[in-house]
Amino acid sequence: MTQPELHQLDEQGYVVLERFMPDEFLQALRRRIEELYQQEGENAGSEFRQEPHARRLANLVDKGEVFQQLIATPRVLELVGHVLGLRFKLSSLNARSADPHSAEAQPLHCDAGALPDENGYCVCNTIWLLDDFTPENGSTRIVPGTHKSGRFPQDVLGDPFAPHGDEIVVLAPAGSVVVMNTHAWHGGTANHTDTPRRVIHSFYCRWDKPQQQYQKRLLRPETQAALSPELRCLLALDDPMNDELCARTTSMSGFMK
Ligand SMILES: O=C(O)CCC(=O)C(=O)O
Repeated sequence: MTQPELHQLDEQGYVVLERFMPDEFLQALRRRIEELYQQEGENAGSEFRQEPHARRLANLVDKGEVFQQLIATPRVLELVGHVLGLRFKLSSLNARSADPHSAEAQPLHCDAGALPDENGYCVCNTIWLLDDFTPENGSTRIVPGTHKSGRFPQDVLGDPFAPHGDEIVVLAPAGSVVVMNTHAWHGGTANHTDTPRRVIHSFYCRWDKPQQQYQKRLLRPETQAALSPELRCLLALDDPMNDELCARTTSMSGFMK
């Protein structure tokens, strides 16, 4: 981690690791994601949620070793740990592909309907770009600094769907990774091009918060049996407190508050 990266993450709420993924890894992710969209068809994303104007996939840890490698990438985990502190876990691993000519942007939101609490920040997302992010193709917008506001956009803004005067749209080539403190207000924008804009969201939360997708219930026994101790730990598979938290949370799919 460099000082400028940490400063950017602290102050603006996000940092872009440009051209972070080796080309072979990027190609492997693209191949597997497209296979899964084909295989899952209309059910794609149903373990978590489906979204008009975007294709989604959920529970990706169960669907390929390449994804298990992704969630445990050391440099990215270091930045996530900078936001969340020493103890955190994977909350969910999903893909999202903004449809071509999808005129509708997402509203500005904070992930998992979460505000920072007395222990600090509790959510951090990482966006793995499978396609270039351009001004036209549905890149993610973010309002820098709003992770410090302690407010939800829907409580402050007249229209969270509308462009925000202070927002920036992340522009970066395929293969980049955005690490984002997702208490910061953000959302996908409209894709005005002829091709989908694909990403993977590897989403982490602080250890004392419930996972957005309860990995212990979602992962097949054979997947769980093959995981390394490090991955079991990152997925909180052996943590009784996680079981209790997840059992208590009936809906773990909080998109907005
Ligand atoms: O895919 C994106 O650009 C952002 C998506 C997002 O923020 C979400 O689905 O919660």
